[in-house]
Amino acid sequence: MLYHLLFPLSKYYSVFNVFQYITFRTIYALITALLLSLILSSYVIKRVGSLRIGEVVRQDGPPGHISKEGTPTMGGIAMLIALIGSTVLWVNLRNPYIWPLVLLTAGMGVIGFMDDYRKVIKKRREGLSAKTKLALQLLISFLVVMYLYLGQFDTIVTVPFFKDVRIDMGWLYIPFAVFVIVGASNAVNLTDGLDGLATGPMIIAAATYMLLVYVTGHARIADYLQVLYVPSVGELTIFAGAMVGASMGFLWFNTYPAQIFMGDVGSLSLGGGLGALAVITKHELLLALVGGIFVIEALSVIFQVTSFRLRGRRVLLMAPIHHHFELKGWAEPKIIVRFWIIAIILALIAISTLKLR
Ligand code: 57M
Repeated sequence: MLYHLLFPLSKYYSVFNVFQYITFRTIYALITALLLSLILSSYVIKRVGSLRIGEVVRQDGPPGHISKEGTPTMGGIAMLIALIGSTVLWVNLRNPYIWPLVLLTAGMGVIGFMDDYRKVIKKRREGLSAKTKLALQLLISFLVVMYLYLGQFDTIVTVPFFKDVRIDMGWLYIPFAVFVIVGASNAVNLTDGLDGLATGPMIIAAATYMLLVYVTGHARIADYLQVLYVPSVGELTIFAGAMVGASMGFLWFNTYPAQIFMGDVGSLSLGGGLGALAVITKHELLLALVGGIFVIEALSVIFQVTSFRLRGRRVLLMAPIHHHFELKGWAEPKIIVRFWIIAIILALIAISTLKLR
């Protein structure tokens, strides 16, 4: 919005020229989202606290979690408003990719909200059924991917570390992209089980995409690094920056000991947004590295459930894997910070693929 209002003034005052630069707008989108997220999160903490509608903790979980009962939740609403508000403020709203990305993120947020609403406000322990949740996620992702596909979207998938391997998936790209988006959304949701455990790697992943998206949308840099150039995509750097800011503002309160949880409204939307960002910017496979912690968490659940069903035995003391370390006696902050360290290393390896080809 500011872009449309202020950049035209550069004809009269050259200082407004700065609004054409993606880097400038990304930095201020990050700061705007950070401030909005800080203000809104503290409002949610007060409001939800006074309404006494906090988290309902499962009784069969690690014993340390019982004391978390009643923690204000659904803080994802604050993050989502900060992310979308700041994006709309700083981005060029005529960009063809911004609306599908924003609508997908908001749509996933609505699904998460429906689930949280049932659990937290209606006090129904089970929330939305897993099947309904998945069906709605698939539907939203399918609509967005179809919109891209029909708009002549490139169905080529590049493989990290191999610059010459470019696979044109044709129509198979549709289920593939839907899988990336829905997988990311659910993997972030599974990770969100310790204070700041999902928020930290979310900041790291969004910051990494900030760089990757900028490179992908910049014809000269993309050519120099031999990255697939996607015209118009550079503008999404601003969305990634707002994602970093919104998550940082939330982490201020979500860090151990958490004063607020994000709820499914936060985890499903941010995860879905990250997945869609990876798809639109043609860095789909790299997401497995950039969001490596989310992948590890999801795989730990898949292995545990498969092993339990097939062999009647557990691989881990409890899934997802962060519960395993809790039951082994690791202190919660130790697990969280160690997972963050792994997330940083994986993100750095992902960035190195820009050169390592
Ligand atoms: C939701 N939600 C947290 C909070 C957060 C298939 C199965 C493995 C799925 C998995 C599952 O349901 N995972 C997704 C995880 C919950 O957090 C709420 O949910 C939102 C995110 N969706 O924002 O609102 C609890 O996590 C803790 N928490 C924090 N700090 C935070 O910043 O401490 C969350 C955020 C909160 C709080 O305690 O209440 C959750 O864990 O429920 N299921 C499981 O994770 C269960 N695992 C399981 O059943 N494993 C089995 C295998 C065979 C399937 C096994 O290993 O035996 C465990 N979850 C819990 N207790 N809580 C089982 C025991």
